[in-house]
Amino acid sequence: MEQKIKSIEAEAKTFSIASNLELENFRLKFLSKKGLIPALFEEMKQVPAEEKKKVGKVLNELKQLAEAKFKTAQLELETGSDEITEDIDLSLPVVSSKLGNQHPLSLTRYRIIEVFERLGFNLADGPEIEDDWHNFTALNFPPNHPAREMQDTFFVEKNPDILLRTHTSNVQIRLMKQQKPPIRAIMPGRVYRNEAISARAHCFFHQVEGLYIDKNVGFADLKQTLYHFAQEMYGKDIKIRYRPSFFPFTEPSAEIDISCLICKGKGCNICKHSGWVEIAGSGMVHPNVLRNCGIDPEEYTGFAFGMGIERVTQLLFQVNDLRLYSENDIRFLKQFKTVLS
Ligand code: 2NL
Repeated sequence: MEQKIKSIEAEAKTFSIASNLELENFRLKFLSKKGLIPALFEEMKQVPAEEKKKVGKVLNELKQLAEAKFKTAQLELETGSDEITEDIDLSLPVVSSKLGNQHPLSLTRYRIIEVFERLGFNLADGPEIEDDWHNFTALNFPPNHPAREMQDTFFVEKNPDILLRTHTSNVQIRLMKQQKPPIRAIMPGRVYRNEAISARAHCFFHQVEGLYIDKNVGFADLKQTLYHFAQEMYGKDIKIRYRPSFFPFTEPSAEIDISCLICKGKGCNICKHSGWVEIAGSGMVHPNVLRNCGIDPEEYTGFAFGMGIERVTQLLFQVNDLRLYSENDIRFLKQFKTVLS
């Protein structure tokens, strides 16, 4: 019996109590009703009378030791001793929860908007489902222009008058009809073209168009505005050139190239070894367009431009397949740093 008490005492002494769970385990094992110590008191009944005093003393000592150890540990855990008793390290940084990414096209759109807002341009938007007049006729497209045909435009429910807008110019038309000059606004938005999907073409993409109408607005204003934009977007060293072009809604018209960012003008695959890449179309608003919107072209002039957000993004981040923008592959999307705007 005495031997047994000694061995349980040794066990109680080495039992480590570092948490509330271990404290409870200690209580259950040694002190609770079904624990080892009450069991020993039960066994005392069988101890011969002449040994009872001696054994009882050793057993009482064990009980006191176990109770004292329990109380001390309990107090330490409650008040928090200077030792770290739990397995939780409170100094570790919090594991941050995963937030979504901003889409690269959104990042570029915000950047474009910021540049033009600083120049005093307002933001405007309008419907993606449009009628023929706002999308084509008002913009000086002749009645049988190829852009109106089935292969280029999505018509809604086979109605030749209702279509998905092919550019954001419809917003400019609405703005000019609504508001007297001066007008200075940009229109970002989604546009649709009936094209086979490939690395270079998609059936929808995103545009930012801009419009500035006032007295005495000239081609020099257009040139300097877009030069400033290119510098803000791609850095002060960027070079820009204007190539004569044609659009039904502008006269004269110019396509805008910037020096290739990849090879710095030396020639590479992106710029097809020319050193230049196309970034936007532009021109002086055609007098017919102004007249169609109730603005007198003898009194007011203006310039307009349009650029593809996908194109601007491609040149910022070297994305070479248009399909990546709409596939929502997380491996693609998470490469773009989120800036809250
Ligand atoms: C391109 C070319 C352009 C415009 C868009 C415009 C709008 C009105 C009147 C005149 Cl209401 N012009 N917009 C002008 C020139 C070019 O876009 O290649 N875009 C991706």
